[in-house]
Amino acid sequence: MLRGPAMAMAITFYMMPSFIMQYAPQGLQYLAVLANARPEPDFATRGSTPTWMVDQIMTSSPQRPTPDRLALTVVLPTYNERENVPVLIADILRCVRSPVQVLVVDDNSPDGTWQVVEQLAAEDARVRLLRRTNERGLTSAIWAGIRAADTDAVSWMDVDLAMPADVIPRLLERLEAGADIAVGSRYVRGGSDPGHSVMARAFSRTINAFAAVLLRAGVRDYTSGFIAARRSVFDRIELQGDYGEYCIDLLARAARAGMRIEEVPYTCGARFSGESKTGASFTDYLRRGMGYVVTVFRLALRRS
Ligand SMILES: Nc1nc2c(ncn2[C@@H]2O[C@H](COP(=O)(O)OP(=O)(O)OP(=O)(O)O)[C@@H](O)[C@H]2O)c(=O)[nH]1
Ligand SMILES: [Mg+2]
Repeated sequence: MLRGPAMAMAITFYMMPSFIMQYAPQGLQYLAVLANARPEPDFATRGSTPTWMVDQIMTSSPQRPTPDRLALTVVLPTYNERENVPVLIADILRCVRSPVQVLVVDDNSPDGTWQVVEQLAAEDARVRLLRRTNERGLTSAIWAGIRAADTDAVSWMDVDLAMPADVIPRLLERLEAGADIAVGSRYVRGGSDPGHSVMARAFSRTINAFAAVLLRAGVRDYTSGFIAARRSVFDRIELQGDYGEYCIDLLARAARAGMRIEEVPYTCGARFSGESKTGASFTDYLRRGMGYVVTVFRLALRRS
């Protein structure tokens, strides 16, 4: 039976290997810091740890290479979005930490959306307005915004507040990590679409299933409309189409051109204010849906 000091020595001896394993790396790191010690450390920091030591400890841990930060233009196509547009612009400017411009492309909305934006642009240099008085259409509005952008990345989204602005930084991250196009997606794991009616969701699901089978671009949400892309993508691909079918066309042709497309899940909410430009009735969806189906067929036939 061991007693007193002998017992303490035995315990210490037994514990030593695990103690060394646990603390040796930190101890070595600390010694490395001391070896590089500057004669007069700067103690003018909050708390008691000198800044030079904090820097050394932080930089001595393995660092992931920091990707280049891409400057971004968020193109916002608007037609009668007077109530929504100031809320979305504020959300974007709050959420996006990279250098950002917001470019609203308004087709002379009768509700005066452009006047609201004009006021915001006068107050904040990051906001710009492109008011079109002799042209109308979703695809041509986005395309006009892309052409007017002078940043290395562009993105666009609906201005109905169904697409949350805090997804934009995640889309941008995918571009910074090497993707050519990042898609806000309702149909990858983690995404959902509770903001639309059962009928709207059934139409969307059907068209996307159809596109998946015929186009095989490896995309789940071909009709997303919530996209970020490197601007260089548009040196090779021009948006074409009238309404949401431009998105199917863009993603299918980008995949065929060997571009890297990644999807980021998001939850699509309901329109906040104003009226849907797609409409809400069965015939509205059928009319829009036909354009999408024709696009899928055209792309499928052109490949073969
Ligand atoms: N500049 C411009 N913007 C448009 C035009 N048509 C629609 N938009 C905008 O395009 C975006 C999409 O329109 P929405 O009304 O959300 O329609 P949707 O997304 O197809 O349908 P929902 O599923 O109901 O949201 C919105 O920001 C509209 O203001 C147009 O002719 N010109
Ligand atoms: Mg919408």
